[in-house]
Amino acid sequence: MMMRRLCGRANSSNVMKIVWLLEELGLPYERLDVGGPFGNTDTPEYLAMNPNGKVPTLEQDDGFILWESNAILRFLCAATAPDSPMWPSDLKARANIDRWMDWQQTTVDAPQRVLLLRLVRTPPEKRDPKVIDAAAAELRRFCSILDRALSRTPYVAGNDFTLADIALGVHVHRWFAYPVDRPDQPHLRAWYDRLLSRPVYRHHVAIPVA
Ligand SMILES: N[C@@H](CCC(=O)N[C@@H](CS)C(=O)NCC(=O)O)C(=O)O
Repeated sequence: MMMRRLCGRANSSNVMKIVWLLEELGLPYERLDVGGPFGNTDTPEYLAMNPNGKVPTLEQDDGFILWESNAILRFLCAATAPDSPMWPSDLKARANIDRWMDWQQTTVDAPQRVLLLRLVRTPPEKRDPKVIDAAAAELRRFCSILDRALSRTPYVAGNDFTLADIALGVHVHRWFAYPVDRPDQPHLRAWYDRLLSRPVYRHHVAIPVA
């Protein structure tokens, strides 16, 4: 029988989210290197699974296929760990988690991508300081929103580790790795340290940013 398969290179933040959850839940899977230098996102077979030609794509052992990393997180949690506090059935608790996950996709992702592509992956002589400074300023503001939330509770959406920590936790490692000015945000830092105490995070997410 086919094993649950995750398509996507290991250094993609959106792929990391899925690996992180699969490992936390102890679910069996195989991961295929797709995207970035590995390519193969523009083949007819891949586009039939994921018309965006992006990673990650999840293929379940029953043939069910899903793209969009946060949708994959929710599906895996609901399908395999419905009682988990990571995405609880209580509607308000769930909506609170969903809100932070949507914020990650719609708001935090864009400036963090600018820093990755225009700072980390661009040689110094080709960097545009205006673009980099604007993205860093946006991220500083988003980090201060997180820092305030984390001054009240140990995890993003409350007292429990949830999917909101996974969606945003892949970014906080990069934030502390980028060569940009960072204000003192002790609650954000303490949360990052809390994530670093999880072996799965250290092994799969807190890897060199390149
Ligand atoms: N919103 C999508 C974004 C997917 C996305 O943009 N993935 C990036 C990697 S993080 C990608 O596929 N880049 C092209 C590539 O790796 O070839 C999701 O969360 O799954």
